[in-house]
Amino acid sequence: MTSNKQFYVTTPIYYVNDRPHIGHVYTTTIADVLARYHRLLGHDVFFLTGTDEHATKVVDAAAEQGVSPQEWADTCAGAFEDTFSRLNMTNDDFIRTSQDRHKTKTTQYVKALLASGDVYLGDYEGWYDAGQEEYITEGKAEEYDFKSPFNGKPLVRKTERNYFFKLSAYRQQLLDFYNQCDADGNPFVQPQARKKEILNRIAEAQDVPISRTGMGDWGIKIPGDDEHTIYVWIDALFNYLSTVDTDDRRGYWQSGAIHLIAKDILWFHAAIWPAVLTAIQKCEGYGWVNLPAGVYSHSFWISEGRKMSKSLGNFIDLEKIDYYVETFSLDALRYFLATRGPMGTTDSDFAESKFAEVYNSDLANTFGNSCSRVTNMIGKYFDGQLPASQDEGLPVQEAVQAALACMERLDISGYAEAALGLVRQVDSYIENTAPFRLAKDPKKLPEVGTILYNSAETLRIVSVLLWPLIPDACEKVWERMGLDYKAQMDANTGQGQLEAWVAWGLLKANTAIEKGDPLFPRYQVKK
Ligand code: ME8
Repeated sequence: MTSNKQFYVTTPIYYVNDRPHIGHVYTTTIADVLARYHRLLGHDVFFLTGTDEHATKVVDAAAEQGVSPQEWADTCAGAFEDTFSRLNMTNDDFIRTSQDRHKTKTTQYVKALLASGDVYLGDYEGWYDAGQEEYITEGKAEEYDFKSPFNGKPLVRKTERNYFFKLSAYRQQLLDFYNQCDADGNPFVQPQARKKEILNRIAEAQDVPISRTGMGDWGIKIPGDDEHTIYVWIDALFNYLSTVDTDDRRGYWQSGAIHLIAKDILWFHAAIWPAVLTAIQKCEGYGWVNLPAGVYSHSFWISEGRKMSKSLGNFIDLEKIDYYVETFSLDALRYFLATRGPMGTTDSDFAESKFAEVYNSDLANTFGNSCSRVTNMIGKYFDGQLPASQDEGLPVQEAVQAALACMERLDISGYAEAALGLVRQVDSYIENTAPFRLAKDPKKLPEVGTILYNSAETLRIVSVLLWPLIPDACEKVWERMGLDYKAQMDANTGQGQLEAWVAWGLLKANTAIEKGDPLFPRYQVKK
């Protein structure tokens, strides 16, 4: 056990009815950036992703393939695990809802809720969106003209004998909870623009069905009733708790989970989940269960200007993802996703021309170029030995603090922009002081040394800041500057010392600085 601050970040668990695509890779990349950032800060991080396997669409997909749901789930979950590992995601675990560890815990949670009366047996009739596996309120159904807002298919009128969760009993507690989070300055849902809709819906929330029949052996049974299976959404939400509900992991839960999701599944995370947790908390043995620290619901990637769809042929699937990694590098993909992604309330367009432009402007022409320029001059004028600085250095701390403040509010683009601002500061410092001109006069070499030391030192600080986004390139910079940050992190369960490492003056004069190949070779846009 460590006494360091704990940090728990999750992605949605993905349905195994399909292969991973850019949307799944996006949310997992954002989570990875956050996880790496917090480890760099020295926090004890738990980063969770996984797969959601008990949906009826998984049963259907399996039937289509002529295999059992478990076989189908194994294949697809394998594809997700494999993809995330190839993309160097640093998740600490990968939960599959068909695993016994999840099923056992989830059964216990539902049992506790049955005992407390928060889950009860009743009848339900309503409009059902089969694609989303979700009931829609009368008002919403009317608003959507009785068609699914997601796939346009007609909503189905359905009556079911079901187990219900007493959501209506938690309206006031949820609203109070939202107010308390706001008062504490930690809004529960981000971006805030989505909050109002959720609050309106909470104010009218009815009890929700949490079971279904006809799933056969696939899924988790309602304890004591073999006919009913726990509804896939309740089953899925519990993954966040079940995975860390062990003696050595409960601290992560208690540190306040950060759930990263997209806007399509906000209701479940922003209302049902905290209500279920509030109910669980009162049950015997679950007094330790607190509510998550926050839910961040981003928007969608569209592709080449249109909604991604297989029929339009603009789907960013695994083959396309591999193409970007091979053509531009994994760092480039991470950087583009993390800085140009739909973190706010508008969708982002994944277009190759934009990708190439961002790659060239931010990575090749800014960070990469500045590193080459400075190390080249150190090679040329100082034989690759880092000169000493004769002054106090550059004022970088303001930008560093601005970057850190951005990341605290999950503004990853702002964070990257603050770091790149430092690179631009180095570029204009070099333009203004013109060391390449001064170097012609041997008497001015100490001055040139000062400029190059200050520039290299700033780039070192930038490489620490950018590591969560572009780890491969930053680790190369560290190697070339003789820095053992990676080794220090590896030796210390992944934890770094961000705040110490961004202090000015850590590079030692006379260190050998290796030039190396360009970090990000410029990309020639094809005509
Ligand atoms: O909803 N742009 O799983 P899912 C950005 N199993 N992100 C996207 C995206 C896009 N175009 N498409 C998908 C489920 N995503 C449930 C979740 S959680 C307890 C259960 C990402 O496979 C985004 O994170 O449909 C979205 O929330 C998630 O994939 C949905 O994945």
